Amino acid sequence: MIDLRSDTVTKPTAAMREAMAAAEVGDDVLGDDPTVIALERRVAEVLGKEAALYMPSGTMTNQVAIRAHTEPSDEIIVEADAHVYYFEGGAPASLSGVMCRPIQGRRGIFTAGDVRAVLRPRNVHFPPTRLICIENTHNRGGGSIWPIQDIADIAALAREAGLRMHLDGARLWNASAATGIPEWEYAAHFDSVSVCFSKGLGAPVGSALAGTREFIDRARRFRKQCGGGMRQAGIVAAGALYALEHHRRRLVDDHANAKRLAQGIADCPGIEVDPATVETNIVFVRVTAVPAAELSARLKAAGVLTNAAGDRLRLVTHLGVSREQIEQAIGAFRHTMSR
Ligand code: TLP
Repeated sequence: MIDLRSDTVTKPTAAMREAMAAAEVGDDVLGDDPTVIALERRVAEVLGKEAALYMPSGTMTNQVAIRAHTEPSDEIIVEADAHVYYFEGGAPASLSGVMCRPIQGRRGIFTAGDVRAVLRPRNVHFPPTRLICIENTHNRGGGSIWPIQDIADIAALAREAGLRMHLDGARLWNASAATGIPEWEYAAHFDSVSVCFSKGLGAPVGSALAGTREFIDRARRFRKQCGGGMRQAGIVAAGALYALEHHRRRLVDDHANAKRLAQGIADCPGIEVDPATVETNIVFVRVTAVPAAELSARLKAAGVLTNAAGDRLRLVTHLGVSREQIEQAIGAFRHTMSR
């Protein structure tokens, strides 16, 4: 099977498993796990932040960040298709008790002007707005990369309005690999940054939240509340550390594969895909001939796993898919659509 459902499906490589087997461990809730400590230090360094905190998932790092930045009944500004709002089970409401103010972006991207248009004066009638969340790259936007100038403009507006900034950087690695802009340069505009090791980087488990030492101390308490304090987590943290050091530069191969895939199927009848919009490792295909779920089922029968969402299929490239398999997937698409 050629698995294009997500970059979360990657399995640890032999070298990664070796690093995990050899990891020194301790009780991380007691602050004793040397591998977790090493990972957190390295993440903080790569993101140019004072401190970082390892957690089981990107959902937890995002939601702990929202909780640590806000108080119940505060308002947070999110993009309408953002993972924190669209895909995290309503957690901002249940875990933080905040109101979400969605802005409809263009491929997930909005501008300082869009933010300015929804800001209200401080007034007893309105929930206090506290936080702006940005997702880079943007998943439902098709792996789109935020122009750094838009981020800088929004950060300037946030400072002026007394708002905090959070980055869902689950795929920040992909943005940096594609643009050459280092992660710390994006991160500099944010009070907190969430990154994932279990997507394009290929580690089995985990994400990290980075920010000031004070913010991370506060986040540690909310991580514990969520049951996210892990004990000998060094075993999985070693996989993340390995991925961070060895799998960032290769992401450009996934991007080239995604582009090739989009180009290879662009002229198939019954689907619409614009290869020019493929910036990183995610390809969205609009299916016009049959329901998307039906095409997904037919592709599965032809050995290609995809993710159907509404009238679209999502195809994601990652280290478990070779160029040869991309050519095979193109063949499966062309064959299926010609029938
Ligand atoms: N995204 C998953 C699904 O949940 C949709 C995927 O297959 O792409 N931020 C972003 C931008 C994400 O895409 C994801 C996962 C997360 C956060 C959450 O990460 P996890 O799955 O570790 O909770």
